[in-house]
Order: sequence, then structure tokens, then C-alpha cells
Amino acid sequence: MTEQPEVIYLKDYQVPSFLIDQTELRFELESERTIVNAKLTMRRNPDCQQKPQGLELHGDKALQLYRITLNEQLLNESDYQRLDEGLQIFTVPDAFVLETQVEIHPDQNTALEGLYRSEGFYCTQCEAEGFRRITFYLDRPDVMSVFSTTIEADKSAYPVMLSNGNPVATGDADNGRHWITWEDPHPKPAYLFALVAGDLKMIEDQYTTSGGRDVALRIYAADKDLDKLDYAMQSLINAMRWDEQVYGREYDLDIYMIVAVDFFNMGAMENKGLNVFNTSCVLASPETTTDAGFQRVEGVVAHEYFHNWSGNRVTCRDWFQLSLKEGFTVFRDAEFSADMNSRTVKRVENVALLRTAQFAEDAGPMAHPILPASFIEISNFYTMTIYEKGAEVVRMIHTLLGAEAFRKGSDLYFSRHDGQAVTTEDFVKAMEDASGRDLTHFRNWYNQAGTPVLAVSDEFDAASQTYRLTISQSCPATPGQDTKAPFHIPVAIGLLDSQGEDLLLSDGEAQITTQVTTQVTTQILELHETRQTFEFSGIAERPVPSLLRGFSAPVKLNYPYTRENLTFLMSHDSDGFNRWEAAQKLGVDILQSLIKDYRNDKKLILDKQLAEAFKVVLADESLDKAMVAKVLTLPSEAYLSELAEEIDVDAIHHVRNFVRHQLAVQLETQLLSTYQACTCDDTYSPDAASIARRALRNVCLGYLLATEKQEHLELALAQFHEANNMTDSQAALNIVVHSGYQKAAEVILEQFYLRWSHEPLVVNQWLSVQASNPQAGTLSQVKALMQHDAFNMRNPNKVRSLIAGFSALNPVNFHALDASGYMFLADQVITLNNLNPQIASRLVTPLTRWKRYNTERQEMMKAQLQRIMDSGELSRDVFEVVSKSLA
Ligand code: 0A1
Ligand code: ZN
Repeated sequence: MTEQPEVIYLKDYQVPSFLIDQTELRFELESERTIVNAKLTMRRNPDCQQKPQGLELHGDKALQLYRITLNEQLLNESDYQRLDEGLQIFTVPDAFVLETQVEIHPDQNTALEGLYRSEGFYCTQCEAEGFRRITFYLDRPDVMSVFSTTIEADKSAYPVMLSNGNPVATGDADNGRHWITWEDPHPKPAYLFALVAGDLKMIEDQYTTSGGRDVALRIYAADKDLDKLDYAMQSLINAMRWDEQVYGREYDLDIYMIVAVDFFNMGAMENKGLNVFNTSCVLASPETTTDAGFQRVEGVVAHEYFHNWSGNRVTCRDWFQLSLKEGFTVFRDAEFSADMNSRTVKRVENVALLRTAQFAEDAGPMAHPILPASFIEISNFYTMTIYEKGAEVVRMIHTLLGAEAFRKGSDLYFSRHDGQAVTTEDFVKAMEDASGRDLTHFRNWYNQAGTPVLAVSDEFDAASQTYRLTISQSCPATPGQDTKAPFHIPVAIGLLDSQGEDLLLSDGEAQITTQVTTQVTTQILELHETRQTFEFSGIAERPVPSLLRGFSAPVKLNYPYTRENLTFLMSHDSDGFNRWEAAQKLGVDILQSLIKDYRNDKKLILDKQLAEAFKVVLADESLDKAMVAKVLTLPSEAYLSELAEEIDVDAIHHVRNFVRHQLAVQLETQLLSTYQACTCDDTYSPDAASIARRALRNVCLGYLLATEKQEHLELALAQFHEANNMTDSQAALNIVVHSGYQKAAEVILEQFYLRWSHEPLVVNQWLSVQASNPQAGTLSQVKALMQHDAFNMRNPNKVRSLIAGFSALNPVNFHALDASGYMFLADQVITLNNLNPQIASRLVTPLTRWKRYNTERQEMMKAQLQRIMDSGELSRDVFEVVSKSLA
């Protein structure tokens, strides 16, 4: 905690002065304290020009230092000094062994960084800079060391003791204690270190890699959760196979372990050979987990597994390079999920997330390029930009190079940099070298923040049968970057004739590489300039353009589509993503004009086109039900807010509800018959077809309740009571509660809690259904729930469910004009600033977006940011976000 924290700049990067070849750790876990002995075999870094006399190690203030020896000589206080956040030893030789002994207090660690306790278990979280809370070290990713870890603890309370690598020795000690030594042969940075100890149970399976290595797969959890681990295991095996098939990557140790813990700041962590997971990303059972939950488990298990290559074998030189591992790994896990499920549905979900959360971040005070130039607290940079936009940038390279050259590029990247800590530049260079493509201009994506905006216009010349598309690009200013150079943007397009058939286009790329003109239906236009015109010849009639197919670049695209164009594309576009996109655009267009009417006190009348288009979609049994569900879902309030010049929360909420009501009334018969057609009492399975059926059924149920007819409430209540799976019962609960049937809501909320109070993850859903309720009175309910047994301010999952559930997912209540929502959030941020800075700084996000609202709300939001600022000593995490928001 500090008043004016230091800003760290990428331009100041220097190689480390010392290296650590070997790290030997010994943990003595005791009830009140833990003793950590560290033996570091160190030497000067030959690549470092400077030859400092002394050595500086990172180390948290809270480390209680007992002793230091250098080459077995005990140092005394004149040989070293404690620094604000480290330790300086005044003189060291060129090569030496340094031993330290410190005491730490995992029980008191509420920040959940370093070694801490989660319920009965000890566990660690070292990324990004948690290792320095365990011992003095060179806690930076470019210092890679071989680790050996010995853990000693009480045998009955901590029968299982895990660390990275392989167990090499174990034995009993005095006083009912035991010990184990683990050795990890792969040099790794400290952020990939992990330790777990507790009364854990596990399931085990086995995988033989394509190269013939037998790998034991173990997933550990509390005894009561042992029955919820099978899906994660199957997902892990699928991910291992997929990475061999698609990227040629094999696993490299004899054991792969995953441990589920209740208290965790993020989703999961890719520690070498010993992933630590938030229970929310590993436990899955039909009774307790929704379809979205199952898919999250599959995606996160794969994500952490894929990090073994993209992150662990090849890691980051410094934390500015975070997107090197995260962007690439998100791209890899998204492609895996697309291959395991429906590719189009996965893409639609990703893009919806990107366009709401990431675009908003890129337009806000914390906007940063995927390769940031500076930070105060690196934990604040585990962002949608680093992860999701980073993945989009890798996806664009894939699009530009094609699958084959991209694979050559990734092979080259992995072989060239195996065992190294590298930069995003190294990644792009490998892609260039393997493919022969020049990505010089493309590199702007790494250094420039902001979402580019494309304006597209077209003209058709019937006489010469020529069609021209003119695309202009611009990018709004972001903090510290007033002007932007143009980006290199791949725009995938198709042209539809009046029958809805794709026209054949010549593929420019193929022409260049093979001198043969191939005909394709989707062409990648490469935009480099601020304004470029692309010409298509041999076009007999004016086509309807299908633009940015598959969302080929993370941009906003404007083209003056008529509503007729959009309904035409909804039913004819051969690109599944763009069929959905056409529906979204139609919805946005209609909603935006109604929002304008509402703000001008005009009577709201819904254009018939939307109901007609939805009717066609509902009637078409050939369509994928998951896509029907997506198409029928109106653009979210978050997306409408993102698109608005000034966000009018109440107008958006009111108008969206009005449209839902109108659609529900007009399509009631079709919705009801689709609902019934999708009803079946099979045993639960999280396969794509079953998920699709449930998704469509629950979208229909949501609309039916919007009719406000009692009979449909009965339908929802019946579904709630009869469901054999959490997806259907939670959907019914959510719909009833959010539709304002207060009495019925109270009854089923109570029943739900009584049934599930022993399942923390289900209770979290119960909290968030209530927190996100748009009905009046929610804030008092949220405040009451903070006193409930179900809530615990020290558990990030509870905080996310209840507090973020309110502030981030309940715009009408959070933005109440009496500022009550803003004051509530500021109070919680101030409390959490002391308990868990990472969670506090994430929580503050909705307040940071104050510029997007009218002046009245702006003033109230700023006042609460200022109150946080003035509330006392702020953590670096909260200081950075709040000060940048007020700047
Ligand atoms: N590297 C992990 C995410 C992660 C990041 C930071 C953490 O603590 C500050 C924890 C986990 C991943 O990408 O899955
Ligand atoms: Zn990751």
C-alpha cells in the first residue's frame, strides 16, 4: 500500500543481473505460521552488462526474516538491508548459494496471493507477483529455475501434499508429521510454482501421449465434491488429444494434477503440472451445474492445459508480454471449444462478450494496447483486452496466413523458443518467418489501443458489371494515444445475389501465391489504408454484401443496411455468424429508434418486421436450435449501452422490455409450441444438441412470461419443480424472479435455498439471481443478503455473485438516481481494498465508466470514486484504477 505508487514502463526493461539455476524450498506448515526455507543456487547473468556489487531480491513487507546465509556463512545485519518491498545484500560473489528462512501467515492472507488457506486447504497463487509473499526471490518471469520442494505438515490434517513435477521422496517425521519432496525438471519462473496441502480426495485416469508417455491424471477436491469431477477429467483428456492433433503438442511430465479450491481470485491457474482451479471452473454435475457452467469447465480445463506449451514451455519475458501467453491460449481454447461443440455458437458467444465487455474497456479510462506500455499494478492487466482482444489478434494472424502457414508458424515459435521467456515480437516474427508474410503493418495491433471503426459504402455499375466497396477506418483516441495510425485489418466478405446465393469471387491471395485464380465465396479483403476501394467485376446485379464474416476483425462496422437487407441476410447468408449478426443489427436498429422515441415522449410502436423475421426463424425446423435461441435473444442492455452515444439506462431497459412484451404477445402461439416441442425428460447430457434444446426452450419461456399471463407463470413454476437439471431449474427461477412475480419469486427462492444450501456454487447462483433482479427494492435485498450465512466477504466467488451481480448486471438498480447503488459499491470497494485488493479493483469497474452517462449521473459516480480515493491508504490495485478514472 502506498500513496503515490511507482509506474513501471516497458521501455525500462533490463535483463536480470543474476540468475537462479536451482531453487530448493522447504515448507514447514504449522497451525499458526509457516516457515519457508529457500536455498537458491545463483550466479551473475552473463548477458547483463552491469556488474552490481550487491543483490536485490523481491520480498513482501510481511515476510518475517529469521536468517540468511551466503555460501553457508551466516550474514549479520550489516551485510544486508530490508527494502520497502525486498531485500538487499550488499556484496555477493559471481556464483553463490543463498539460503533464507522466513515466517509467513497463510491464515491471515485474505488477498489470496502467495500461500493462503482456502477452507481447510493450503494453496498458492503466484501469478503474477505472489511468490514474493512466500520468500525472497527474483520474482520475474525471465528468471527460470529448476525447483525442488519439500513440504512437511501434520499427517492427519494434511494427508495430501502436492507441488510441481514428480514426487521423489516421502517419509514420516516426529509429532505425527510427515514430509514429501517434489522435483520439477523443467526450469520455470516463480509465477508457475504451486503448493497444495490438505485432506483432499481425488479421481484418477491415465493418458498415453502420441509419443508413448504414460501420464497419470489426477483431479483433487474436497470429499463432498468427488462426484463432480468426471466432466473435467473428460475435458482434460479431450484437450490433451486436441493439442496433439491440432498443434502437435505433447505433455511433458508423468503427472498432471488439478486441484479445486473454494477461495480463488480468478478462474484457474496453469502452474506447471499442478493447476489450481476455482471450484466454479472444475466441478460439474447435472443437478448443480448449468449448461454454461459445463462449457466453462471444458473451456477453462483446456485453457490451463494449453498453457503448458503456450505459457509454460515458452513463457513471457516480462509482464507487458502477458498477451503473448493469454491471447494465444484463449485463441487455442476457443478453437478447441468450437471443435468440441458448435463453432458458430461459440463464435457468437465470444463476439457478444468482446463487443460488450472488451469494447467498453477499450473506450474507458483503463484502455490499453494488448502490449501495454506501462502499469502500476500488473494484476489490473488481466483484462478482457489482454485475453479476448489478444485472442482476436492471434485469430487475425490465423486468417491472414491460413491454417497451414499458421501451424508452421506456431511450430517454429515453439521450437525456436522452447525453454525461453520471450516477447510478442518473437511470436509475430516466428509467424512471419514460417509463412513468408510481412506483418510489419499488422504490428500496430500490439501497440495501439481502441476499437477501430469501419465505415463501408458501396456502388454498383450495371453497365460495366462492377461492384465497388469502399472501406474507411478510424480509431477513437484512448488515454495517452490521441491519434492512431491505420490498422492492417482482414475483412472477410461475401456477396449475395437476389436469390440469396453466394456469388463466386476471385481469391486474391491464391492468385499471388499460386498464379491460379481460384473462386471462393468468402474473400479476405486486406485493409491497410485509411480509405480503400475494392472492386469486383463480372457482377450481373447489385449484390447484398455480407461483411466481416465470422467477425474477422475486432472492429465496429457500419454499413447502411436497410431492414429488408437484414431480414434477407438473416435467412440467406451462408455465414452462420452473419445470419445472427443480421438479426442483431435488425434488433439494434429497431431498439435504437424506439429509444429515441421514448426519450422524445413519443408513443412506442414496434415495427412488424422483427416479429415477422422471428416467426420465420421459429417455424424453420432445419435450423440449429442453439442459433435460433441466439437469434431470438434481443441485443443485450450492455450491448445497447456500448453502442449508445450517451447511455440512458432507463430508456434502454424500458424499451427492451417493451419490445420483448410486444414480441411475446405477437408470437405467443409459436413460442408456446416451440417451448413444448423442446420439452423432453431425457436424462441430462451436456452435448451440443441437448444444450441447444434447453437454450431455445428457456428463451421461449422468458418471452412467455413477458406476456404477463398467469398460465405461463404456472409453466415456469412447473419447470422449476420438475426439472432434472440445474439449467432448467435455474432458468425458471431467474425468469420468475426477474419478471416481477414477487410472491411466487419469494416462495421458490426460499425452496431453492433450502434445497441447495449445502452446495456453495449453487448458492452463488441463488445470490446472483437476486442481485441482478431489475425489479425495485433489489438493493435492500442485496444488503440483507450480505448478512446472510450464504455470504462471505472473503470469498471472491460470493463477492462476484452478490456485489458484482448487482453493480455489473443490474444497470437500472445500480444507476438509481438517488446514487444509492453508487454509494453501496464504493462502500464495498473501500472494505475490500484492505481485504483483497485484486477483487476490490475489479469491482470498481462500473463506476469508472462515468463518462458514458448524463451529467447528473457523471457527477454522482465521480463523487463516489473520489470518496474511494480519499478513504485512506489505497492498494496499488485500487489506486491505479480509481486515479486513472478520475484523471
Ligand atoms: N494465468 C491464469 C489466470 C490467472 C491470473 C492471475 C491470477 O492471479 C492474479 C490467477 C490466475 C489463466 O490465464 O488462466
Ligand atoms: Zn491463461
